[in-house]
Amino acid sequence: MPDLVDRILQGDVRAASQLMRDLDDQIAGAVEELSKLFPKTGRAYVVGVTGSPGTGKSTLTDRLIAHYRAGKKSVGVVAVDPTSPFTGGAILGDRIRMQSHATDEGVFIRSLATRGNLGGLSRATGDVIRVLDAMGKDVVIVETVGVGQDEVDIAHTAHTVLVVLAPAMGDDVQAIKAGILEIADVFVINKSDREGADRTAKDLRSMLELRPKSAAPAWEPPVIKTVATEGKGTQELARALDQHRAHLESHGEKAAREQQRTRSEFLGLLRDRLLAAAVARLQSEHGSLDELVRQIAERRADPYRLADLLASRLTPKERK
Ligand SMILES: Nc1nc2c(ncn2[C@@H]2O[C@H](COP(=O)(O)OP(=O)(O)OP(=O)(O)O)[C@@H](O)[C@H]2O)c(=O)[nH]1
Ligand SMILES: [Mg+2]
Repeated sequence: MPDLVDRILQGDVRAASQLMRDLDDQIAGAVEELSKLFPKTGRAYVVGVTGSPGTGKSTLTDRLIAHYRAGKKSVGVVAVDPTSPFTGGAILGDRIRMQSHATDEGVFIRSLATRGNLGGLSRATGDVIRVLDAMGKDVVIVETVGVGQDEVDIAHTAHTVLVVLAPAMGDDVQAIKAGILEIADVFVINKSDREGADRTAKDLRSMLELRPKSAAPAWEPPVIKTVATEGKGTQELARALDQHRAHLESHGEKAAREQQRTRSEFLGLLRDRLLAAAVARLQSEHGSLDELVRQIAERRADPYRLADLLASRLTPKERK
């Protein structure tokens, strides 16, 4: 039987699932498999889909899957901390479509519940994206609920960030958080079958106008209205994604993003590994971490000196 890496490179779903599981469980050797895959990655186009809970991210993602599949593109999906889960490419309750994607070899869906794990959201997500990329998926869609740090992480992970909003109730333009304006490449006002969609779109556009303009050639995030449950607006959305991708490629921004993304991933990896090694070292020298923390809290140990001491072992020696 060919080895795991070869099978993944050939797009083998079971091999890919196994590696993802092994990575999750931190099985010895799993990371080595990932590093063997690494040189073969970097081809997939990664789209981040974020927005408040229940705005329709999964339903929209499902529409995008169908769109890309119709164009014979293979698709990977990572749903991070889903509250309304995917089941084989569609939303629970949408049985006919669910079955159609579930048996589609060109679609691979993986849910991740990573909140609270050491190492956090970004690395686990990055690992899964990498495996999907190595499998040859043309497009990888990453769905995250837009809260806190995840928003920033997604901006560092995806080539194109899609922010999904639903029509605002009442007069709360503030519902559009400032941070989201910075990370969005494309806006969707989903649930446009509901009242207030035009106003939300208008409010959003005027907020975008007020933004300080960056240096040319700047990308102006389009605002697209959709009704994901009916598939309305999917074509426009897909076109906007294509345009953003083309924009990235034609202005050298793709390389810049890749650099930024690689940087943040690499630093994250270093942080994880170094922290784990440092904690192991501390424990071997001082007993349990909890005990050490207690000593620090009681002012019996010096956190600065301990941290500096550990770090000094890594500091390059000064050349004479
Ligand atoms: N009226 C209307 N309902 C929609 C639309 N799109 C999605 N919904 C419904 O809104 C609910 C939430 O949709 P999801 O796609 O699960 O939303 P989500 O953003 O993925 O939700 P979380 O992952 O839980 O944050 C479901 O009941 C959908 O059927 C739409 O365009 N119009
Ligand atoms: Mg969802």
